[in-house]
Amino acid sequence: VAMEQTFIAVKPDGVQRGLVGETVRRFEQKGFKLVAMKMVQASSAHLEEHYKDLKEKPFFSGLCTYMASGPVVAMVWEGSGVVAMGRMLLGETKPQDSLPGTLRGDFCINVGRNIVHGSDSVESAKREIALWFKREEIVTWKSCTHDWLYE
Ligand code: YYY
Ligand code: MG
Repeated sequence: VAMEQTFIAVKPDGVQRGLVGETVRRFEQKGFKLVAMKMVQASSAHLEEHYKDLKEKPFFSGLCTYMASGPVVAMVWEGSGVVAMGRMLLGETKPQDSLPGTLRGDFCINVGRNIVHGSDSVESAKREIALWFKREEIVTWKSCTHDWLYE
């Protein structure tokens, strides 16, 4: 099976609201493998780089201020199709468009406080993982569930 990795982060509101465990639980129970995780107080410069594709948007500066307003929990999850399925676990960008059963559908209301981040493509996942993690922070390991998740 072709494996992918995605960058997932619990945003400052998700951390403050006690949603780290819930986020981890949903990715774990789906069958994805956690290969890196750390708590980070990100700098504005780091967040501006993370969101650089959005720098012309009217919400860019507020987004970076919000993301720097407290620690985030940054993670790398691995699995077949994890980039697209990770986005499904998160829900839509706007919580009002997110179905119950998704993290954003279940736990938030406002687009500017949407609790979690997830890479939107394999390419952006590679860029974001390299931005947030050093190579040695990504752990290679075999999960005992692997052979029961994949044929
Ligand atoms: O990838 P995703 O987080 O779902 O949405 P993006 O379009 O990449 O925007 C990043 C981030 O910006 C979003 O999670 C909330 C915020 N944002 C906003 O505050 N207002 C918007 N109209 C759109 C996005
Ligand atoms: Mg995005």
